Amino acid sequence: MCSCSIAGQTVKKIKNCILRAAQLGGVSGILRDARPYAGWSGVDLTLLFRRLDKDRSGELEIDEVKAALRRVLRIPPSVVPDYQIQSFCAIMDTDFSGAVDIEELVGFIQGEGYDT
Ligand SMILES: [Ca+2]
Repeated sequence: MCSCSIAGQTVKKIKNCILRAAQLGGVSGILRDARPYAGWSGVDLTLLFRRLDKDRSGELEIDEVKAALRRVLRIPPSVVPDYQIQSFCAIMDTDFSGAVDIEELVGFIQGEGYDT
C-alpha cells in the first residue's frame, strides 16, 4: 500500500456524503421523467451528477470531483487531503479513463467492495 492511498473508512464516509447529497437533490427532482437510476433506493444520482459535471462533458474530471467534495459535500482537507482525491477518483474510475462517468458513480455507490 503506498502512502498516497486512501483509507476504506474515508471512502465509506465520502460515499455516505454522496448518498445524502443525492437524497436531498432527489426531493426537488421527484417529478422528472427520465431518471434511469431513480429506482434504486429512491436516490437520484443522475441529478447530483449533472450538478457536479460543471462543464457538461458527461464525466467528472478530478477537478470536478475535488470541487464536489469541498463545495457540495463539504468534506474538508482534514478528512480528505488534496493528494488523496486522485486515489479516490481512481477507485471510482473503473475503466481508467481518467474521469468518472455516471455508470461509474452509480457502481461506486452501489458497490460494497473496494480495495483499501
Ligand atoms: Ca466534466
